[in-house]
Amino acid sequence: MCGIVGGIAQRDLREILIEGLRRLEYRGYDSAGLVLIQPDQRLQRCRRLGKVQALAEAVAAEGLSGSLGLAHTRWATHGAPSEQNAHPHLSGDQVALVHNGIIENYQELRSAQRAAGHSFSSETDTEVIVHAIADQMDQGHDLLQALQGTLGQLKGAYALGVICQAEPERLVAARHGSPLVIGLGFGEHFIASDMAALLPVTQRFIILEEGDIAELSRDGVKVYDAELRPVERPVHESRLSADAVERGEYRHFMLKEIHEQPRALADTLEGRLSADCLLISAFGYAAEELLGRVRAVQIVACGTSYHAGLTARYWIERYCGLPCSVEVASEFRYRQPVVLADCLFVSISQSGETADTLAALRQAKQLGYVASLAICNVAESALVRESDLVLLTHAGPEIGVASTKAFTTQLAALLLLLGALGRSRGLIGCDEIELVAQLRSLPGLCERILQLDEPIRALAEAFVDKQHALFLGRGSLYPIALEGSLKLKEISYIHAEAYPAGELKHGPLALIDEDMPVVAVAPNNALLDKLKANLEEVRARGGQLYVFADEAVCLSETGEGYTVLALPHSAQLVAPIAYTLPLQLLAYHVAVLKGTDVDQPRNLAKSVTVE
Ligand code: HGA
Repeated sequence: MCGIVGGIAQRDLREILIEGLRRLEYRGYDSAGLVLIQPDQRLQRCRRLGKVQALAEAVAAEGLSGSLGLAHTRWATHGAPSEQNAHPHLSGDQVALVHNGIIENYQELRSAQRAAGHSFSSETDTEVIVHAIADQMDQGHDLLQALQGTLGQLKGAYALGVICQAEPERLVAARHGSPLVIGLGFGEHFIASDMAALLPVTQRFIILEEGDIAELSRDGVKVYDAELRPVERPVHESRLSADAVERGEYRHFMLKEIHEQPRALADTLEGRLSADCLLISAFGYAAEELLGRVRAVQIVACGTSYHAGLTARYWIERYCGLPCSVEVASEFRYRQPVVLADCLFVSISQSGETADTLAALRQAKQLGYVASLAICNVAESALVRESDLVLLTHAGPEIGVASTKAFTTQLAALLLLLGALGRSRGLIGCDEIELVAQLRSLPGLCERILQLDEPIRALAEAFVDKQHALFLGRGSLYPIALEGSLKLKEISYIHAEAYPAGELKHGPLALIDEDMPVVAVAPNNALLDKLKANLEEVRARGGQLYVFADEAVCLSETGEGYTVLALPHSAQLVAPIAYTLPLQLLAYHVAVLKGTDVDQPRNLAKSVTVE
């Protein structure tokens, strides 16, 4: 999604803003732009369709410099990706603005502004904001008052940064529905939609809250509420270092993040397990009491996080005996769900800023759930701040758009939730000691699976010229098949579908031929024989099978049309996590062989902060 960086300093900001945009590239974007107030007080803007590198070259060639400025990466929602629609947007040569989010009433505002004599140079919803601010200034308001006066006219979601030629000592910003942080320096201050953008210049941040307006000068930062009353906001010290978001020796962030999973899982479990039990207070101080009351679970998430939720449903119903529903957030938020008594609302999101998931949480709070729990990778996110209970996945920054370590750490967190829910009523057919032992085995198990990188790369060659692929799994491995197919389609653009293997004969079997590779995940569990029978149905119709199977499983039928890759044995509960890794590697190697943009696949964005 879009990224914002801005700042006011004594030094030239050009390179700092460009570096900030580079650090936001992972979020996905189609164009980039920058505006600086030049030493002669003119606003000078430069925009480019495509990569930040193209913008960097253009601003260097045009010699832009200045110590007050704004920069933006745009992921189009209104108006095609183009230089004309890229931010910053200007009103005349007076006011410049960058915006993340969507203005829902922009058409109405646009008509009124057109009638009042404004001409529009873009098709975006954003441009109405900058003209509205300019109008307010024409009526005699200063920049801060003009911003506040304008916000009252807007419906929708925004994070905004604004500067104007008339006030070269001030940058103003506002947040409503889209994230925005302030980075605090010495004699210089910054704004950004994500802390990662500012890590080279500061580790100290103020996280703006809903409705906040901020005013930055070289001397300091003031934060106001929507009525421009001063408010106090705490300063957070980020634990992230600037190089936490660097690729190191790896060719892509995605590959780095796949290989970081043993560490990310160990970090996620650290402090949450004692020798033989879970530390439930890791969910929040009221967790033991609140989770003890839970009689049902509703999970809401999007994309990969939704697949984590689907896996957890198998666990929670099987081992806790609690009814568990899972739904994508964009559907949940517009339904009138029936809430079961003492139901826990669980939201899952890597960024904690996913617009649909956040809206679903806000809706859930009106509906009488016993408590809300966020499983999230970003401590400072809105989802975390607005939930009663929180379990952070300590995956570290995830830059590749296609989620990897965020997913497996979400699954580990959901296993911790399973144990916490089972504490008061007892787990069925498993005990906490066993769960803890399986969790502890995870980092080592994942290390061993990642050693299969080379055979998986070799296997990927069979997929490069294919148009379609099918993924199969059963039970708690079915959502892993879904996740594997999502990875493949996201980064290799091969059309991939996943089915519960038993569902094949009800339709998709018709698709099977030698051009349709079929990938299956086959741990050694109670459904293995059923799965094998389903795989035979594929082979009998000439399908090409690629099976990731437990080393102890004898898939004696190997041979023509049957490629088996043996995985080290994984215990029942953690098998969905273990079997995710080869599917991530498969998708990665297919994409590399196809030459796609692995870390920033076309049309996709990392943290989806618009609806
Ligand atoms: N609506 C604006 C900004 C889009 C955005 O925030 N994307 O993440 C536009 O289309 O330019």
